[in-house]
Amino acid sequence: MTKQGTLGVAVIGTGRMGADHVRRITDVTSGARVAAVVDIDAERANHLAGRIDGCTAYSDPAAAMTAPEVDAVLIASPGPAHEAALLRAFEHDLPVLCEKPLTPDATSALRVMEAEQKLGHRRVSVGFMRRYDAEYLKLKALLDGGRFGRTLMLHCRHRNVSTPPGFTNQMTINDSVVHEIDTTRWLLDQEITAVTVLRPTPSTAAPEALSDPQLVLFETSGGAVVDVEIFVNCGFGYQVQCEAVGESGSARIGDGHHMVTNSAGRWGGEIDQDFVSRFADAYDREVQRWVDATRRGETEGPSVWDGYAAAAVCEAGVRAQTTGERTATTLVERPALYR
Ligand code: ISE
Repeated sequence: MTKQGTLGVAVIGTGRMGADHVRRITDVTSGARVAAVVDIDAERANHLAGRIDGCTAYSDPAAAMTAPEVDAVLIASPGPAHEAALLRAFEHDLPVLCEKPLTPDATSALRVMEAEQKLGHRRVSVGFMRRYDAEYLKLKALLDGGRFGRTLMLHCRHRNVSTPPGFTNQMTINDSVVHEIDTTRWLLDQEITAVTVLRPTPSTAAPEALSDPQLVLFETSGGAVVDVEIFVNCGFGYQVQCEAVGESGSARIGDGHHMVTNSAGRWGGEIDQDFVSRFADAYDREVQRWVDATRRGETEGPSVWDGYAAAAVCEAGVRAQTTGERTATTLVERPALYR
């Protein structure tokens, strides 16, 4: 860290999310600067680094992590590259903010969890950004306050305008529903014990071989039931909604009524078109909270356990999707470090 305590961050992966985090740390976040950018595409990394004072471009994450000006790491590379970067960061005991998914499957997530336990302290926050969204935070506070009694059900809707080429059925679970897996565990403070996936006749707008929409059901350790409509080619907008039904009241977030216009005998508003704009504030809050905690020498936010549990539920979800059967999840015992 500089004398002023500014955190030097290495951003690994400069694709859409990585580049957005570089912009955020440079223009929005206080107490941090981008000291290094890493990408296997050296031209892209050089181009980005050239626009930031004191920032060096690397093509190897390991090299960036040994640079003296690097105090912490933000991993935004594709999921399959996360494990190697995390293990390398542990070797240098560097704090990490790791974009979701922690790793693409439960077995590799377990390896990361074992390595962090060997370190003896938490070093990783997983970037499940919805936990930093103002509306989700309000809902969490309401449910924790117990005003509506026990939460019986969650009704969730997760809609994307369209999918990039190559988006598969498995990705609807691993990339998209993984957010509802995390928010369910977090909002209810319970584990997900079983997953069922129903696949209605696909929309005519669904790309070849993609089941779209799907209805995903979770059962939880406390006896709640959660339904998730996942519709990734809805065509009209990006919508993430959640209604919690308690014993004596319900609460809904995500209606997205930013501004309502009235004109020519009609009222209306705008629908966000993607997660970068819908969750911009959440990403800002997530990165600021990570920087603040790191500068205090602390680690907070979603843990490696949360990343592992999400990966394990995703595996059950993909199995349920393929077999059409209700599929129970299996989790290892929660290690003491994450209790
Ligand atoms: C994407 O990877 C995300 O994380 C978005 O939040 C989600 O809405 C989208 O479906 C995913 O593909």
